[in-house]
Amino acid sequence: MKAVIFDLDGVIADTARFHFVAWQQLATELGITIDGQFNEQLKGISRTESLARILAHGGKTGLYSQVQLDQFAERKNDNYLQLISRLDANDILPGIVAFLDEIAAAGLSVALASASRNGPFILSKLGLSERFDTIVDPAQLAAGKPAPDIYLTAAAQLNVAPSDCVGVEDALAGVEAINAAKMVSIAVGDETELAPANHIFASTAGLKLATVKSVWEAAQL
Ligand code: G16
Ligand code: MG
Repeated sequence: MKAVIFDLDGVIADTARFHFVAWQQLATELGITIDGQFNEQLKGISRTESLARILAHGGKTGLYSQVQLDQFAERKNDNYLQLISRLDANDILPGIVAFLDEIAAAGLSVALASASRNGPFILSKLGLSERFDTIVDPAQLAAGKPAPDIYLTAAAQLNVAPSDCVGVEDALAGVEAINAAKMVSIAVGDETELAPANHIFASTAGLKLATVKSVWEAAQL
């Protein structure tokens, strides 16, 4: 095991709830209701694809021009940026700094594989930018999660073979992306929802490098 590749929203910081509120604000303007259960389908999914799913959910697919769709996506992002404007190191999820310390002490490489175009901005607000050797630009990818592209690109940017990487995710689409990249998948969250992962921690507070290493080793057999 040579590298750990992280998702951002819901793993490094609790920004998933801000994405949800920002989408809810836009959906309400469009006369669409979204609840927490529907929101699970948006985790790890790009801004454009999330908008398409919300419109489909509200029975409004095909009603708007591309210009309008772009405006909706921009409006959601404005809502989101407003919600995260006061983000700081206190918003780093429990256990993450300790886990990053263990990873650094073990000499492993670290990458960010977030679908968010706001990833670099958020890392800098959290004061974590220097902890990451590389960040994948999601705008350059042909396919978003659950496709493996973002994880494979992270491994390539680190110059590490995918089989020597583990990925850490909070969403099913992300776990599927890691598995499709033939990496070892570590999930944080609900056991039933994230069942395809190689290992599931109930929360980020439980993340331990020793456990992750033994999961990786077991997967080599
Ligand atoms: C995140 C969130 C998604 C969000 C996506 C794009 O992915 O989970 O809800 O739609 O990024 O974010 P943005 O609109 O900021 O570009 P991840 O992969 O970090 O969980
Ligand atoms: Mg996530």
